[in-house]
This record gives sequence, structure tokens and C-alpha cells, in this order.
Amino acid sequence: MADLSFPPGFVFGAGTAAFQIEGATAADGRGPSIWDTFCAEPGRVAGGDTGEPACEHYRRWPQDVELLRRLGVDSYRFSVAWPRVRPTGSGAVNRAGLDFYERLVDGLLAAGIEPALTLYHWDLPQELEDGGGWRARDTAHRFAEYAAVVAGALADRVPRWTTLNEPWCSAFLGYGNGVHAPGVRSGTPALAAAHHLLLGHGLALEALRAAGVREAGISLNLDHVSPADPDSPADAAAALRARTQRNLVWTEPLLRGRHPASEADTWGELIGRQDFRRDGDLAVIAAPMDFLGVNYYTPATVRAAPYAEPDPSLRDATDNRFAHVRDPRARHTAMDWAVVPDTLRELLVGLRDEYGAALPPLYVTENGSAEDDLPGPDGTVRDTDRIAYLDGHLRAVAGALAAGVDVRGYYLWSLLDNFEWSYGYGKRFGAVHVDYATQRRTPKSSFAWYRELISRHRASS
Ligand code: IFM
Repeated sequence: MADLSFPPGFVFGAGTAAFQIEGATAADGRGPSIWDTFCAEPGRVAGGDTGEPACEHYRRWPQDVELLRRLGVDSYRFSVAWPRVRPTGSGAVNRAGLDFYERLVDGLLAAGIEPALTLYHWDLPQELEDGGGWRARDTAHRFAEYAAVVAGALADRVPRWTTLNEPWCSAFLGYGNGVHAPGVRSGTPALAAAHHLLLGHGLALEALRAAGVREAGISLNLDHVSPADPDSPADAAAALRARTQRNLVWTEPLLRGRHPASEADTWGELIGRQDFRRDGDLAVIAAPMDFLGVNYYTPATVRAAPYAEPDPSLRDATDNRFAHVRDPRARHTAMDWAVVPDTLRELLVGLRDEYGAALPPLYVTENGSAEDDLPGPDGTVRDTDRIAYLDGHLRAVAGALAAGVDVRGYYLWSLLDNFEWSYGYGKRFGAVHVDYATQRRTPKSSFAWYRELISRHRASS
């Protein structure tokens, strides 16, 4: 790693999310979220796994802060569980829930680690879902109220705030193909959800500003999309539809205050039913941000394909006439995701080239790999594939910096093995192995590798 260097002040971090690590889903007044409900429905999550026990972080957080201190990160990215803070999403604030995050933030600061707080990493209070969830405009307003409550308590101690994490998953997996909570399928709900998530982001940003937050943005899981046959106009059009669904539906409203020109071709007749859009919304959505978070794992290669569902009345909003093509040359992680690190450099450079001065500074707010790594007979976890993955992607970030892209930091996903949504506990992304039966934490080889990278960076800057 001696040749891998970053500018002074570059932030190295690690991330987690509330539902994936906290457990304690009924403790101290926490209300149910859509993920509690979804996990309880048979067949939704592999192995019938739920948010219990996760990593018991709610109780073991001091141990996890100590791990972060040993890792040497500048910053820790975590999310606040909305149903801990406002259990029904719109009623009374639960002081005990806020107290937990106050303790965590104070513990991080005492350990010399900068907290980076995400307000929404998918755990919508169930009661709001019962009223329509992100299909309903009202949810955007409830989200802004929640943002104001959290910022009222923590704006003085948390420098970096993210409104939403990966709204694509909330909209298109939650209300499109139904793979994520709340598991809704078919028709326009995903497009309404996408719009209300964007509106919620804009309204929450106003609330954060009013509370004095200095650095605020959003984290998007943006795709690097290539046509399977670069000479095929049909594949090129399919790639644009994929980019529209994954990237442009977010970046165009946020950064340019407009909807993507390619939305009509992408969604066909579904796009005609946009009665949820109101005058003035785009101005709220496009309010300037201090950073854009980019979450990146794997590229997408797509070819033109017919609709998966021929009946338009049954079609969901992820059905956009493209199909993914597997890259036979690439190694694939335990998620079966192709490892092609330089595509991250291309994505970051491409964003700069496409948006120019409209693009705020970037952070890579998530990057990492799930590997089938378990402790060996000597108790150590030698995750060499993860180290190669991280090394490659950090080189891609360094390449983007060398090309003049303003990237301010990198957060490894994840500090701990954790609950990987519909895959349950079977997929392990952590730099620290978690034995869920004993809650024993074992730092993997990648933990030592990342610690070394950070400490060399400190010594040289
Ligand atoms: O674990 C997730 C995280 O919650 C959101 N981004 C992708 C990660 C890996 O799938």
C-alpha cells in the first residue's frame, strides 16, 4: 500500500446502519418499523432472520466505539432509527431513544472520532407506512419534523449529516419489485415514493439548516452502467434507461432541479400518472448541498430486453426493458457482485464531467465486499479477497482525485458483520467478524490492513 496516498485532510471512516446492528427492537420505547414487519412475514428474509439480535450494538456500543478507536478512523457513519426517536413517526418524541444517540455521539467524540449521522437508512415507523408510507406526501413532512428533532438534540456535536441513504432502495426495492420492506409491488408507487423521498430530503435539509447544521447532503447508490454491446444502439438505449432508473432520477432533480429527459422512455405509460408532483417541489429538492455521498459496490452491464411483465397493469417500476449481463472475467463477491474497481474512478470522474460546478464535493459513503469469511482454526479471519477489493477501490478513489475530482473522504462498509436486509445474517461485509451466538467480535485481516493505511496516511500528512 506504500504507493497509495491521499491528500491531507482526507477523511477515512467506517459505516453501519441502525437496523443492521442495533438489535433491541423493543427497548426503551422504540416503535415498530417496516423492517420489523417485513422480517416477520414468512419468506421475505433468508432464514427467517430478523433485526434481533443483530450485533446488540444498542447495548454493546462502547465496545464498538473502542473498535473504531483501534481502527483509527477519523469518522464513523451511523444511522438514527426514526422509530426510536419518534415511535409512531408523527406523535410524541421518545426521549430515551434520543438519549441513546447522545451517549453514542459523546462516546465517539471522547474517542476522537467525528460522528457522521444518517437520518434515514430504511427503517420507516410502521404507523407511517400504514398511512401510505413513502407513497404519501405527508411522510416527507413527517421526515422533516423528525430531522428537526434529531438536529435539535445533536447539531452542536455532529458535523456531517446525511438525510437519506440510498433512496433508490427505499423506492424501487420497497415499492417497486418488493424485495425490501414494505414489499409493495407493481404500478407507480415507486415513482411516487422516489418523489416523496426527494421532497423529504429537501424539507429535511431546510430543518437541518435551521438547526445550524454545517455540512449536510444525501447518499446515493449510483451505478456505473455500460451497454453489453457498445456498438448496439438498442443496448445504448437500454443503458440509458438503467442509468435513468438508478442515477438520473435522483441526480437530475437534486443537482439540476429538473426531471430526467429520459424518464418517458424509461417508464413509458407509468410516467403519465405523476399527479404527486407539485409546483415548487423541484426548488425544494434542488437546494444546495454541502456534499454528495456516493455508495458504490459493483458495475452494471446491461442489454436491451423486452418487458419482464407483458401486462402493463401488472408491471412494476423496475421493469424498464433492460437485463443485466454477467461479466465472466470478473471475480464475484459472496453477493455475486462483480469486482471491477476502476469503474468507481470512472463513475466519480463521470459525475464531475456531467455536472461540473453543480456537483458538490463528494464522499464515498459506502464501499466494501461481502465474503464468505469465517474464523480459521487459530481464530483469525484472513479475508484477503476483501483486502484486494478495498485496495482496488481505494486506488480508484485516488485515481479520481488525481483527475481533479473533489473527493473528501471514504467510508468502508462495514465496521461489523451485520443484518444484510433480505439476505439476513448470511452475508458478511464487516472488517470485524461477529459471532451472532456469542456476540464475540474478531477483527479480520482487513481491519489491520485498513488501520495500517490510515496510520500511514496520518504519518505522511
Ligand atoms: O448493507 C447495505 C447497506 O445497508 C446499504 N448499502 C449497501 C450495503 C450492502 O448491500
